[in-house]
Amino acid sequence: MSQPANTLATLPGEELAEASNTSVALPDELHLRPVDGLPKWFGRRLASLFMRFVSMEEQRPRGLSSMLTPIAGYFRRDRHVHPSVDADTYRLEVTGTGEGGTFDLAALRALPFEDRVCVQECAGNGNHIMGSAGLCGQARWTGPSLETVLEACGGPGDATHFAFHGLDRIPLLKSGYHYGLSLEELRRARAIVAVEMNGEPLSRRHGFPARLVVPKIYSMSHVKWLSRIEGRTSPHMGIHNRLVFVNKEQRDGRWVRVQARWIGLKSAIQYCRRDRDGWLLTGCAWGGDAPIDRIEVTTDGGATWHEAQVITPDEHFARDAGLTSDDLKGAWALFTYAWRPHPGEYLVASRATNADGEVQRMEEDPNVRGHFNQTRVKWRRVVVPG
Ligand SMILES: Nc1nc2c(c(=O)[nH]1)N[C@H]1C(S)=C(S)[C@@H](COP(=O)(O)O)O[C@H]1N2
Ligand SMILES: [Mo]
Repeated sequence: MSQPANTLATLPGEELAEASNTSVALPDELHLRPVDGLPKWFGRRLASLFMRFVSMEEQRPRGLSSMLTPIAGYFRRDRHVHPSVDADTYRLEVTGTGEGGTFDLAALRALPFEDRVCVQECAGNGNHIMGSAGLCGQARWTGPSLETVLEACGGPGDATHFAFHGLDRIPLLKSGYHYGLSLEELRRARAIVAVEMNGEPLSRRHGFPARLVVPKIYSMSHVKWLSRIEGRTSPHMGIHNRLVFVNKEQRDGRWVRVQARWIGLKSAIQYCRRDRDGWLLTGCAWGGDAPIDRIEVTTDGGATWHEAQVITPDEHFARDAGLTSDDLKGAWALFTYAWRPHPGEYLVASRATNADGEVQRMEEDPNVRGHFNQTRVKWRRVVVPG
């Protein structure tokens, strides 16, 4: 895939934003207003205050149009409780495997490390209530793979499922946060016990000293402040698995409860900034079973679609010997679209297609009900000044 060199060189946009300061009248960026959800009803400020109240902080849009989202301002979603873990007394306990085991931080850090670059996305990101799609980010996660940790504990043994427990005690619930996945899912996703984020030790708010990261699976499973890995011979059916992160799906005429899992095919225009004599729409595309192949952009409410320039994670990290293509399987692709509009109000959106020919949905799937895994095209309203 070939792009004009300037497009690649100027992401994520700091340089151009500064260069264009010479122009007097025009702003450096335009606000992309969601067309539904809290930001539409209450405005952006009140919406983000409300979200903070329920312990969500959205990612600023610029961090969603670069290959790695900076740690500062990286989105956050938890239950307000951020335990402060003492690195000296921290222990990770593994039970229900061949031999079981306990790791202090030094022992965990002594295991061979691997890297994953992947999207982290809250299962409810971009649903009808939130409207905006800021509960996501993309970082490089480093630490021993879950497979390595299990091997050091005699292999999975009889365990077919795992529950991951965090140190954040939640009032009224006996234990801390917990979430479970099957061994098959964890292997397919190439889960990792991350101790570093973008090359730095995990910060307290993102799970110091260790958290689970499961590429391609929604981030309710990315348990922070990880204290126990529990091997089981049956699925973990804790409250978050059973009741919290669930949708209803219609199967053979019956509505059944399903847990949030693999991230569906999505894209969104995230950021609009000045670009010489016009504007540059930038965003990302992720999810689905196959690599992102193309992204189209509409700036007229869907009447016409135009090819965007795509930068795949493989292209972006081509010279990074530390990352294999497999380590990038859960990473988003970036796109840019040079836009030369007249002043006015526009309805813009992006639509992704993957290598299997799957196209991002325009409407929600009528056989799915609930707040999770909403993959439909995300519309934004933007006013272009004169
Ligand atoms: N221990 C613990 N881990 C947790 C949570 C939590 O409340 N406690 N929230 C989960 C949810 S719902 C999401 S979306 C991600 C958010 O990760 P972040 O806060 O690092 O962005 O953490 C997950 N891991
Ligand atoms: Mo979440």
